[in-house]
Amino acid sequence: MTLADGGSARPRKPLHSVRRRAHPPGLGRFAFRAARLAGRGIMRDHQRAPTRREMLQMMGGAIAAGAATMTEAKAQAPSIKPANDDVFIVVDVQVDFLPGGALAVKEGDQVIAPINALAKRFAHVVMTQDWHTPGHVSFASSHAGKKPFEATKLEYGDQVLWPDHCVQGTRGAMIAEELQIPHAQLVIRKGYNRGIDSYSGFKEADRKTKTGLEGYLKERGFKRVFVAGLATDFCVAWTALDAREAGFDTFVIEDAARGIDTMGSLAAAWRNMAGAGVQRIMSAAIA
Ligand code: VGL
Ligand code: ZN
Repeated sequence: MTLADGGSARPRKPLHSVRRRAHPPGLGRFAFRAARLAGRGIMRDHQRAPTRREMLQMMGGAIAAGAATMTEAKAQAPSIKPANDDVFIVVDVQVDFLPGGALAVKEGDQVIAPINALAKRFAHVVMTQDWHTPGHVSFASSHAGKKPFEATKLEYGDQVLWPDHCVQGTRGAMIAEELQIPHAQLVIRKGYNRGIDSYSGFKEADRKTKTGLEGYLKERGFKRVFVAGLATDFCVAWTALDAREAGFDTFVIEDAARGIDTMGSLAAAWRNMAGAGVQRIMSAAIA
């Protein structure tokens, strides 16, 4: 079991209700990340019992539909009508994050159908693309004695180390060809500085270096940002948090995203996003 799932007891509280943690929700993202990384044994998907969320997913559509009423995702009826000052950001739907990829996200392929459907509703879509150099600092293979999913300290702070993934120009870095968004207007690449990771589409992990996305979106006059893709607890969450910080009304579309969920990262990400005022919705909320 992970930090996040609380065991197999049936949920009595709302499924995604905020649970008491060692670190209060007001903690900054650096502190949260440090706390999350501090000295924890890292568990991989195959080493743990399913989370409550995964249990529900396994129980199938009917039960999952019932469970939807238990989540914090609010709108059940379509209530959001995308307008000209709304933009949909599709995060890192790339071959390496899909089943069979170098850093496969469980059920990662299941975001494709909802994202394709959502993209049709938005006049304006941008995508992000994880785009690392060979030998990138976020790769475990770049650190002697380190294994993927372990953490290390870098100049800019704590860094989870990953399998080599999304290397520039490789097939794994390609945006999934099943994604059908011909009208996407921009693909913003990130993580291309060898010594700095970037989960966020806006700001790199040193929290200083900018990608240019904020300037682009503001110059285009967008007011609301809708985020989906992979992975919920890393690039989706950080992109949404930075969108919020940049002053956009920000929504994450839960059923059009999937998480990696290492060391309780998925629950922590949702908690952090809620604390920052990021709104959590289901794609059914979008008309
Ligand atoms: C991501 C880990 C490393 C993501 C990218 O897209 O969420 N996660 N690089
Ligand atoms: Zn990456």
